Amino acid sequence: MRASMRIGITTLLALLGTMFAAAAAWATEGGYAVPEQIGLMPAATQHMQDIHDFHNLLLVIITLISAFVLGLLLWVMVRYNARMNPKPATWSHNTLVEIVWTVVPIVILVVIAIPSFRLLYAGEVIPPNVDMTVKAIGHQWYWDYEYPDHGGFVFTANMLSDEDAKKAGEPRLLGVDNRVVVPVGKVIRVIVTSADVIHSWTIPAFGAKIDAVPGKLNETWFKAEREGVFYGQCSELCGSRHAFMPIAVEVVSQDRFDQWVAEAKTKFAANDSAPTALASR
Ligand SMILES: [Cu+2]
Repeated sequence: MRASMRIGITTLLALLGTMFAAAAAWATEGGYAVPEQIGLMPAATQHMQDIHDFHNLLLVIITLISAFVLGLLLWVMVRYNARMNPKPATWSHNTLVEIVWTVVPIVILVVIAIPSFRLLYAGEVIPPNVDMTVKAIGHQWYWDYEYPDHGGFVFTANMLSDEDAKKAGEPRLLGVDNRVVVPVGKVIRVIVTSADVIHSWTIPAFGAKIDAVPGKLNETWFKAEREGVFYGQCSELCGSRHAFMPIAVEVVSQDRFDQWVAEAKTKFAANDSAPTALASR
């Protein structure tokens, strides 16, 4: 029993060590996955941090259960093998043990379920103090964005070609020509819909993901805690160029945001290609 416990604890420590090393390695990375990454992307919102914590809690629970089962297996193999027990016992059933192995998993599942539902609720329900709204409209195969609180200007975000991405120093298949720009520390509501088939708008570092369904308005929200550029990709199979309609959100200071809005109003003033632009005039 001692030996098996030691093995279990060693496994747990090794796993925790890997997790912390991994967290430290990507903590400074940008808002996209990097080669050889094994953990989640670093969180840029409290919501995503809560998802990280939940993920780590699950890892610990799963590791403890695995270590326990491994210990039991080793114990049974050593203590109750045929060589050690030439004459086997004949009893079967043990009511207490059977109740325990039913009740304990239920308790574990409840412990997992409570924070899980709390997280789902937090991601689903828009906080009452929304600072601004951005509308994202999925198309085959690009995104349109509308800023209804800032005059309703509309622009299209297309993926940069490999060549342009390299020139701009943008990550391949993630960089876009026009980023969504939002102020830091503000509650942003994202209204999401589609003009053709189902797409999905997501930014992993924000813990935000919501389907873009034609004829339906879905909404999600995020509150970015730090400045930077955060990337996501359409997450609903939507056709041949599904992999080539990335999402890039740039989080900036309020001053920089106001400046950008002023520029964007002029820059995108002539953009009336999207049907939603007509509605907002
Ligand atoms: Cu799509």
